[in-house]
Amino acid sequence: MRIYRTRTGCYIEQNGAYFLIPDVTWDDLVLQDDLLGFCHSIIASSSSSSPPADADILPPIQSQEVWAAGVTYFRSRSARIEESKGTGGGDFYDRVYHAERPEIFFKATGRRVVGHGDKVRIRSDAKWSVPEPEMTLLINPKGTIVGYTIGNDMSSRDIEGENPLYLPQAKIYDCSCSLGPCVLVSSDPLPLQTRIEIEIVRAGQLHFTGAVQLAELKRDSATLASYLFRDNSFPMGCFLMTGTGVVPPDDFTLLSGDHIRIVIDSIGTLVNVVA
Ligand code: DO4
Ligand code: MG
Repeated sequence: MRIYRTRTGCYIEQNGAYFLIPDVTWDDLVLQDDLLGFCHSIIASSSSSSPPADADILPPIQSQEVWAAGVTYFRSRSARIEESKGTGGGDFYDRVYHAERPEIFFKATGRRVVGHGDKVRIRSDAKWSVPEPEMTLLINPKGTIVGYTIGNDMSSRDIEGENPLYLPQAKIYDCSCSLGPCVLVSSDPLPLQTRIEIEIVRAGQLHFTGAVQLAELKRDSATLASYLFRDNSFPMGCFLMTGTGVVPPDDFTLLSGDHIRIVIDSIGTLVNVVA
């Protein structure tokens, strides 16, 4: 079952039928003690409604913070080593890939997040920008993973490669994070065969395509979530992006007008255009 935040309210979708949840904000939903049970009780007690219009879909976030894990796939480790090789990046990325403690960084507040159909941005002072398609966890205030969405961790590789201390500037800026189109509510981890696929279309032509399976994610979601919650509280819940396993070739940079399409089958499709 999936939940949507829209201009006309919050909806549950199950097997193609949509149910409007009366008088509930997105924060109310995330704060439910038993989100899955709550959704089942709404479906049992209401009749279906017409689906929300695509144009009304909002990013599935209100007061939650967005955090992100990095270097969780071998492909990401290799890309970071490559982008920082001329600037003394050393073996930091290889070390964090193999270390017990993951790399976790702050990514966005709701204000910086865009949703399905919205524009993402590349930094005006960056020359090498990429999307990062990432399976993203919705975690409730108790630290329990209650759902899954699609995330795009927009990143400036030249800024990050120049010095690892520039990571927050490479990662956090207006419209640097896209989430959506919905949250798949589930108490079970996503199957390891789940594929994350990305397509970048430029001037109507397919320019880049890539895919990765969750089986290649080096750390499991529960471990990543438990590190995030160590000595850190999230009274409104939070999102945790789990890292990218797809990195376009080094001569690729995003351009204004590029269409970015990310698919995770059980969740849906997240489409954004570069402003
Ligand atoms: O260490 C830099 C960030 C890496 C990242 O965002 C990723 O692997 O997805
Ligand atoms: Mg990332």
